[in-house]
Amino acid sequence: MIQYIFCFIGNDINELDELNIYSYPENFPFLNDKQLIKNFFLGQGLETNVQIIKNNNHLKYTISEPKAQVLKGLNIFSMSINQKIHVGLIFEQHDNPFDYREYFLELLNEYLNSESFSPFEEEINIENFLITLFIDLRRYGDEVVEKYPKIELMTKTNTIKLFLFGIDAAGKTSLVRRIKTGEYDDNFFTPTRKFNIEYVQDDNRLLALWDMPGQQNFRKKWLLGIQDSNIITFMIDAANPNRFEESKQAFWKILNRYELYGVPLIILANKVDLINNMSKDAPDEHHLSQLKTRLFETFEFDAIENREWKFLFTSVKTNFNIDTFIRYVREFARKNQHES
Ligand SMILES: Nc1nc2c(ncn2[C@@H]2O[C@H](COP(=O)(O)OP(=O)(O)OP(=O)(O)O)[C@@H](O)[C@H]2O)c(=O)[nH]1
Ligand SMILES: [Mg+2]
Repeated sequence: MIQYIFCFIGNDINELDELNIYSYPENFPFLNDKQLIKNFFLGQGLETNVQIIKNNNHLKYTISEPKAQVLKGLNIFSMSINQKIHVGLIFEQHDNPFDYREYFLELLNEYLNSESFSPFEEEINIENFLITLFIDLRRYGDEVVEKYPKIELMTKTNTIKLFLFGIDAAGKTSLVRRIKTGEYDDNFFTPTRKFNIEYVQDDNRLLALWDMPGQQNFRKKWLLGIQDSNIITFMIDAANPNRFEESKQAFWKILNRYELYGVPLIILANKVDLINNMSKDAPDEHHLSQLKTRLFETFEFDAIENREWKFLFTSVKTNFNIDTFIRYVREFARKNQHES
């Protein structure tokens, strides 16, 4: 059941104070939570906008594909309008926002592109617009969504899907090769273009490693790969601070997606062999602990919510901590099997 509807006008997350915020009912509890709003905006922007009525070039409003995020326990479903305005719904936790996708798109398109007035010019119109949408969506929820009992598919397979992402050249494909074949090759450098899915039998379970392509142009594909993940692994090239900021952006765009709600996370800071001219097997502890602090601050890992997570330094090259990574994967896989 939908609980709130809100609208943000303005798009620059660096200027949150400039943002105009509306909601219905009006006591939307998180209106003043800057961190939440910041995270909301960090989660935007991966999809290209889709126009809903394709054969009409004169639409005033272009509406994006809706996006589902879970932030501070709020089940949020939102879409952007002309990339400047965000209209979002907040559902109860057990609701599946995608049940509302088509109807929400249809309603918005109808209100925005077939009415003669523009709701965003006057405050009173925005409020009316939100109330109307809210009432229609509630009715739809009562009459359509809640009416059909959901069928729970209880599949008892022992396949664990691990979604592995991170920007290019972090070492994702090298890690998958290391796990699958035990090998590492410095000269192996083939940027991944499609999903690279490798299966590894591990005791009584089959591990499906979904290795994503990390180059900028291919990052949109991540959204096609995240469904039904049991474990997420995010990999950073710890030896390349020039790309920490880019890597952080890529991380937060994905992490709070609805599809990944509650899914445990392992963060790997890879290539530690390149740090502090390590020729030894294990890196210098002091140096690593400084780097860890820096990574936590830069990536704002303390803001991670809704899941269990672990952080680990690795070197796929020297095999450093790869066994620990596998141990973490097994722990999470075991918990997952107990829960399902
Ligand atoms: N020194 C060092 N190099 C590594 C390590 N892991 C991977 N590399 C190298 O980094 C380069 C990129 O590795 P890939 O595994 O292809 O990186 P990727 O994350 O799969 O990249 P995309 O597929 O483009 O997303 C390769 O030349 C690897 O040999 C490591 O632990 N240490
Ligand atoms: Mg790769």
